[in-house]
Amino acid sequence: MTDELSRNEYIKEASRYLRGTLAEGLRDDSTGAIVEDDQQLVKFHGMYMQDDRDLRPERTRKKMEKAFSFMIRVRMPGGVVTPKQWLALDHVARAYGNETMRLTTRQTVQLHGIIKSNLKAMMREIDTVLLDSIAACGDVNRNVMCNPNPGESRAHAAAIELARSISAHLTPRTPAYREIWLDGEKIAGHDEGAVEPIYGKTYLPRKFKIVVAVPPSNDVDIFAHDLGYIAILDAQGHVTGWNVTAGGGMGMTHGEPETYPRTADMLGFIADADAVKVAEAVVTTQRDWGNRKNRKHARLKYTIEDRGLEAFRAEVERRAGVTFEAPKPFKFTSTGDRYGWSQGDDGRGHLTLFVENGRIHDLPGKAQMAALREIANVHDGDFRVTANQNLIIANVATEKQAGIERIAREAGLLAPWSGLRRNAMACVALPTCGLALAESERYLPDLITALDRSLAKNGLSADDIVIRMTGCPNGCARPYLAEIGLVGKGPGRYNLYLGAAFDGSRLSKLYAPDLDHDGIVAALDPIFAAYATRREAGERFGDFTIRAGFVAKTGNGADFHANIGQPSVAA
Ligand code: SRM
Ligand code: SF4
Repeated sequence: MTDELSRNEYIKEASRYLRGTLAEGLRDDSTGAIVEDDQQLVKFHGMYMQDDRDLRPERTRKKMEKAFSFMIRVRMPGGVVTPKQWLALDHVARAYGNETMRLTTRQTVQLHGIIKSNLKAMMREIDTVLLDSIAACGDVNRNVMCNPNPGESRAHAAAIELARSISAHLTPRTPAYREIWLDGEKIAGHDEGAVEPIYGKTYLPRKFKIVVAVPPSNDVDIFAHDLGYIAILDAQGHVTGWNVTAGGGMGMTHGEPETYPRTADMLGFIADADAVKVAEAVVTTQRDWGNRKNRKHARLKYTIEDRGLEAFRAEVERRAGVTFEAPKPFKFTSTGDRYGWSQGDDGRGHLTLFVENGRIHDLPGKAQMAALREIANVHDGDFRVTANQNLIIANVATEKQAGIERIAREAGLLAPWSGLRRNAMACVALPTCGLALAESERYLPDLITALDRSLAKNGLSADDIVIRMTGCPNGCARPYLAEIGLVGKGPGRYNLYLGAAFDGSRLSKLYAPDLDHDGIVAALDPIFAAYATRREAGERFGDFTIRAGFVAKTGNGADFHANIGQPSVAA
């Protein structure tokens, strides 16, 4: 490995707190692109420069510039927005974007297809409803997730409050965002140390992700994140404090076993009053200890592997002035969403809708953008994006429930019968993601239709089995925590992973590499048949694939690549 810092470190250092030449680049109308260094910096502002990969071959043939546009990811802690904010997002998606909204696996909304000349108008419009996109991407703390927990309003209130406090505390302070996008006042000659008291001028070595969960639901997949808070409740459902986890992450690279997904470790229990302090201490420890030379080894999961959990915990305790107590007991039961209506402690209703792979669009007979607009126009509660790319219409008064349900039903937004489809997620992949090796969002629905035939044959149609697909090994739909994980290898080809736990606590293992559509169906068909006949009472599919010897059990990441092709010890 080289001793040189990674290129991104120099870009950040020279950027004057994320300004770079973005303002000038926006004014350059000779191209739809921005220069390479600014493409890195613009991520910190919540945007990615992309091009439509479907159009690449034709445009290359015609010697045209690629079809450049931008994806904007909104920052919305806990996935919560008001109906007014929803309407603004819907409007900018139709006015400036590709007329779709994309709910993400981290409870945000992405808008794709915004051309450079429309960026500022779009950013101004979301600013008017008090939304922004700062730090939705980049080497900083990203959108803070929080269990949307429709059933337990009291615990949810504490969880969302923590998510918002951490988000506010760790949001970059640079004035660059307002200067560039909102024509804010240019602030020059500032005291450098005061601009970013937490991050400094080179920010973090890599992206950083925080999540808050309220058991028994692990719908936020807490073990996949750099830092996690698990609510510990008293008998009345009040939060007494938090078990803190650290060092989770999904990304890896095919053929590079030194990269791997990892489930987070337990640091211990802390009081509610210490939660934000601990977040800052974990972030600054990663800021100072994280690897700034090799971006493939820069996430907190590798810092903890390299330094050891005990040393890391001690450093966080020192910086925060807090001592972790032994973790309190808790139990997660699932990672999925609870579809349909649930009743809050306060008597208001919450309706969880099914949005296939998070994409909201108007299709013939399925006018989902229009339906959600209609709901937003009458709704006085809130909208909550779930970590499973779904949407909750939350806090609905009794008299409005039937009307809202009717609109959702007519737009095909109620949960389907298929247990597999109800528990499915796919990342965006083609045509917008520059890193995709294979289709994902556009292909998984058809694969599920094929797999549903096999499940029906075995009487398993209604069984909740978690399936997730990504177009490359970066893990954006957390495929290594799915009971069936499919990870793009090349066009039309996927690695098949099995054996993750239904509650999100255990990673999967590679079962078969490089399968095409027929290969995936053929590989899973006998496993479904075996599950139907040999499972024990209540046994989950992921657990069964280990007990029946299809795959060995994976521990905590470092052994993710071990024992591939070996039957489970337990078999
Ligand atoms: Fe992701 C990069 C989409 C959640 C791990 N992710 C990307 C980019 C921006 C591609 C790029 O860098 O050019 C994708 C944009 C696609 C597009 O056209 O929209 C992208 N990631 C997504 C989303 C939209 C997937 C989705 O279908 O919902 C999710 C947006 C989350 C959000 O709202 O903030 C998304 N990405 C995740 C998750 C899941 C999570 O955090 O719970 C992961 C795995 C967890 C983790 O971080 O370890 C994830 N994305 C990555 C990685 C690999 C990081 C690593 O440590 O190796 C990359 C590539 C990178 O960073 O180099 C990546
Ligand atoms: Fe793109 Fe890969 Fe993430 Fe899918 S997993 S959105 S293909 S980076």
